[in-house]
Amino acid sequence: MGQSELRPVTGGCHNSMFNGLPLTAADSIDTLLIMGLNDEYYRALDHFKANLKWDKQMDVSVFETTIRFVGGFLTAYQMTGENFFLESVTDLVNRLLPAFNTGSGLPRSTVNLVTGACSEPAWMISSAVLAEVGTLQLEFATLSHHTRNPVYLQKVSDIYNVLRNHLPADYLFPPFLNYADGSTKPSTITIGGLGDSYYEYLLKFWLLNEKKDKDIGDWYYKSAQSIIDNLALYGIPSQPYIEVENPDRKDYMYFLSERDGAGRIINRQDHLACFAGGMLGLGSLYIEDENTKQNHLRVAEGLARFCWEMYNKTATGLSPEAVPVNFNGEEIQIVTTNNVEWIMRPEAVETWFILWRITKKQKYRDWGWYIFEAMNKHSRTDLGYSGLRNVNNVPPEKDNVQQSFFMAETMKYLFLLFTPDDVLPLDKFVFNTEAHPLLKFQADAFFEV
Ligand code: DMJ
Repeated sequence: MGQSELRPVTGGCHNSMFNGLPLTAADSIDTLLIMGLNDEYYRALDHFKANLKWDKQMDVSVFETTIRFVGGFLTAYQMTGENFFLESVTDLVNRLLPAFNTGSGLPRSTVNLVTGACSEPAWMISSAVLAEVGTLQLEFATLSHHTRNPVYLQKVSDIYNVLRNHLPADYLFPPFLNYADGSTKPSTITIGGLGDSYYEYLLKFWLLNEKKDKDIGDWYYKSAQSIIDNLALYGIPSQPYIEVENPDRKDYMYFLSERDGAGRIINRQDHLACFAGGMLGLGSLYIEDENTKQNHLRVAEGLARFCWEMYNKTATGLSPEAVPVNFNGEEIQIVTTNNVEWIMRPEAVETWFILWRITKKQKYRDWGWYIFEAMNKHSRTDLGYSGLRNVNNVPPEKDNVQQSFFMAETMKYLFLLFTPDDVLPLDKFVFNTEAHPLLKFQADAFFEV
């Protein structure tokens, strides 16, 4: 319970990121509540109360700590009213605050929970990463809301102020930013890893505060339109998907290409970018102009279709991390893959869940069920579920790690795909990027345990 992640094949613990902190228990705490697993919830709560202390000599990622621990505890607090969660998470976030002392206000990547000393991994080349600094806003704003302490909200609003000063003309940020002033260097523009949840949080931050901050809403819609105009590529699947209810429906899809530093198109897509179907679908609900609304929803559905293809095309029925795409301007074909591991990611099923809620098209449930069965067949062990080293091998070799986001996100979104719409209704909650639902500020908590 007090360890980071499960080793589902051999037993024991995988402690790569948060050595000695109960990552999986914290990240799945609201999944337990949503699924009605109240005994397990109380076991986790008792464990936290007896053992969880944040004064550990440990360097932690500000981003990962926020989306997983802070997000999980804030949701648990909203669902149960249990004061422990709010007190604990306030202590934790206070320990992250030294990371923001950079002059510009863009936080450093890593902070020591006791000393406040900051650093970043070598691969970040002493820069801030767009998705890291742009994915703290929901959690920090919610903490300010509950503690009535504006300091957390101020920190993340300052980040938006820095980014706003450097907004590219096409609203598509390169992923690396200078800590000192937020200026950018030309590099690959992607909606996958390093970029992804920055775009997601523009929309959700606006929604969290009941659409009161018009600037942020405009910022999101201009960014989303630019993604559609500049990165989304439209084509016909090499093999059509026949819907049972609508066998004549014309099948199409979109994928999100990348742009290198010289502006050249790269025809590939990360699984991480599959979240964008849900984002565009959710965003489409609030667009007044009917043509624009339909356009955003159409791209969202095309992306969902592409992500289904990423699963459908492999021997195990589970998606690789990223796919190169053969695209002749008409037909989109996923041929072979380089990044063949499956690490239990949630983004495709997240998109199918949101689009199911919006469109009620049965195919989204069918796709979710298909991958649930594939997981049970190829990834399940006596102890849990495991990532796979190569999705094209049957039987696949297991990597012996159960990622904490598997319980926090993948299983939660699969579950919600099959619940009635009034379980976590989309008009009352926004999901943080780790699938922890946060109440919009005007909404009322309603869970009981
Ligand atoms: C999760 O931690 C979050 O969804 C994050 O936004 C991206 N990476 C993983 C899941 O793939």
